[in-house]
Amino acid sequence: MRVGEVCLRVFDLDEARRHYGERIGLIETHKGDRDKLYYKASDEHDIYSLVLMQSDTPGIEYFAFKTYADSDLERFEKALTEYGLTVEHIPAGTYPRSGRRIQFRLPSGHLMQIYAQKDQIGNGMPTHNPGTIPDEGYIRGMRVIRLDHILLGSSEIMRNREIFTSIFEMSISEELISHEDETRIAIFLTGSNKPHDIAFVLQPDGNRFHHISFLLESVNDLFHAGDLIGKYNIAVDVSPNRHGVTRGATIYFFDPSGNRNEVFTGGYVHYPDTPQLTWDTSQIGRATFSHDNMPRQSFLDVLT
Ligand code: M3P
Ligand code: FE
Repeated sequence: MRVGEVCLRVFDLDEARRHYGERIGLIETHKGDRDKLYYKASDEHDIYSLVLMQSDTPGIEYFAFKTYADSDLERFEKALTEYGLTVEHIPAGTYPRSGRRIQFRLPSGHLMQIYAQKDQIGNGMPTHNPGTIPDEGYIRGMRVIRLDHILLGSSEIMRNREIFTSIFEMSISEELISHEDETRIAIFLTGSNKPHDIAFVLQPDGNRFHHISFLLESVNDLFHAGDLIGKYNIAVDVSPNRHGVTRGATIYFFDPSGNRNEVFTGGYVHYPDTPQLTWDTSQIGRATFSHDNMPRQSFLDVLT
């Protein structure tokens, strides 16, 4: 259904709370673990979508896709096992207010989970005659609507491509290939009408984290996020620009532990019959940042 949960490692939980809670404005929805913070964005119903855990190394601990039905888990387990991956069972309740999960390590080195159930606490509005905006203060900071997508790095992205298309039945929306030998440099995958839910970028090492992206409503909100980033001296990677890939308007910045964050808005609707788009590296500036068509080495090299 979607990337429903991402767990990032951070050095310091108080700094992380200031960044993700106060500055970005995510809502802390579950308390109880001493070494973890749980957040959701304003228009998400599930109790949490971002988990931050205290650690000595930044990066991604695991990510989890939500699927429609509990019976999907058996189907995926069978297919993943046949593919050659080892699938573990995580009992219901291991993760707070969540149903059972399956967990496996992808060929890229990333730890992935799938679950079908997590408690819903709503988006601050009732489901009957909901109105259009929640109470004052519910939408704050950078005014994030939802967790949208993640981009992960690895030396092994082609077998992930095969698993996500053949087993999870997701579509490739776009690919960036080498103009010299057509090696896949980046692969964008969608299981919905978003331009991507997850993407993989070719990197020398496995199990790397490139960015987590939060959806905003408008370019006005993107500019407002940029104002907050400047006001609070948040480290910027790329200030407002537009991706060629996905056509989203974007700002990249870093959390206090060096994990890259993105706020973005716009992009196209991906229908099941939308043709796959291909970019090649002769246009890498335009593919990544289409306002100045300028390739940025830091964007390709800096991962946690
Ligand atoms: C995005 C996006 C690359 C492009 C990344 C694009 C790695 O992050 O949100 O569209 O070429
Ligand atoms: Fe992105």
